[in-house]
Amino acid sequence: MPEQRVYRIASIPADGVGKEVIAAGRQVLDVVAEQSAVAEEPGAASGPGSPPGLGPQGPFAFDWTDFPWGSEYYAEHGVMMDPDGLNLLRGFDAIYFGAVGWENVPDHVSLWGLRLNITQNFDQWANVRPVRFLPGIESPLRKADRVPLDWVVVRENSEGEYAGLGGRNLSGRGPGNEVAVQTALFTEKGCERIIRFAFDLARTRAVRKVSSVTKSNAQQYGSVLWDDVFKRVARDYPDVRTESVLVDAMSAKFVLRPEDLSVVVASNLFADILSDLGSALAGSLGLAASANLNPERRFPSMFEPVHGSAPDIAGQGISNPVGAIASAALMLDHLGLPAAARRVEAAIEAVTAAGIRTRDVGGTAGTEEVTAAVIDALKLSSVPPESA
Ligand code: GGG
Repeated sequence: MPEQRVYRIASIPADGVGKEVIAAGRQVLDVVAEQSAVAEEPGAASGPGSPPGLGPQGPFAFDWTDFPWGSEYYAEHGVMMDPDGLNLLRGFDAIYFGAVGWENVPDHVSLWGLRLNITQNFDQWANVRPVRFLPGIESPLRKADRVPLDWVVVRENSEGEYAGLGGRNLSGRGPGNEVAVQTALFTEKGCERIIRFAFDLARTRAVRKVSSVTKSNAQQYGSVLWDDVFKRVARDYPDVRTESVLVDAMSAKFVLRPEDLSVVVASNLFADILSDLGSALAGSLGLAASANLNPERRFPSMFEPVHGSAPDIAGQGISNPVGAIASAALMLDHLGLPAAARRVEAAIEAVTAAGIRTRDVGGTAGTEEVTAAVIDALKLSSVPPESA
């Protein structure tokens, strides 16, 4: 029996529904880990009801550490996370994050104090946000019923409009005359690494195409630098089709021609907005997964649902856990457990196809019911052989 690998995961549910959906995702991950310990005879046929196979992955487990950071922590300590928090997180294999934002803390303070503090200091420069259309989930796009739709938004996650550069100035101007400057930062290196990431990702997909999104007619410096880098990098990927689209046109394309999309790469703000649009078109923000990656693995990467803390429904047990569970699947991929990741994704699909859905996607089930259904589906599923 191969030795069990133990992955050390930092859990930061943070605010609102983040607490509910991270609890759900952790249950699912622990079941997948438990199943990995049940060996299947090599070559044994597996089918519904058969025990999950080991595959070349071998047995694994998760060692969870909870961090109580977020807006409640802020109320007690005046900061969103422990001042030594980055050092505390540094040694983990991954971070599983919920959502940030609550009414007791201004949004820019909570976001910069926790989520952006981690993504920026751990150089998690690639934010991968798949847009997946799940069976049994109604899309507001009528064509979703007849055309296969599946694309991924790659968000530059370290600079751009969220570089945090700027300031406010009132001195000498008097009340009513304050000015504020918010500078977007585009570096050639920052553009190149995210654009190359997008091309490399496109090469792993059925449709090898990258759509680059800027606003270079109006933003003649940063966007034009991005466009120039995109054209240069594209020459290294002659097998990948390309297009450059203005962000306003791309938002229309998401609605009108989404079947033309495979990988969409954009700056921090544009991709933040477009990925929310994509999630809504797939049926709900509650479904969308995301990975904040430090591809060099110098720091832990962070996995979180795209949605925020949803104060309007927090604490009612009705939040959609699918985005968090799908983010857990992205984490499994990152940890080198792709067969387990595919099993989690298949379990999600089995549950949505069976009509077990939360209210945001037209169902009546609660968070726990959907989570239990995903776990049941996992327990019933066979394990696809790992392509090592
Ligand atoms: N789980 C994602 C989350 O908490 N999002 C809150 C938010 O406002 N994020 C802004 C961003 O993604 O930059």
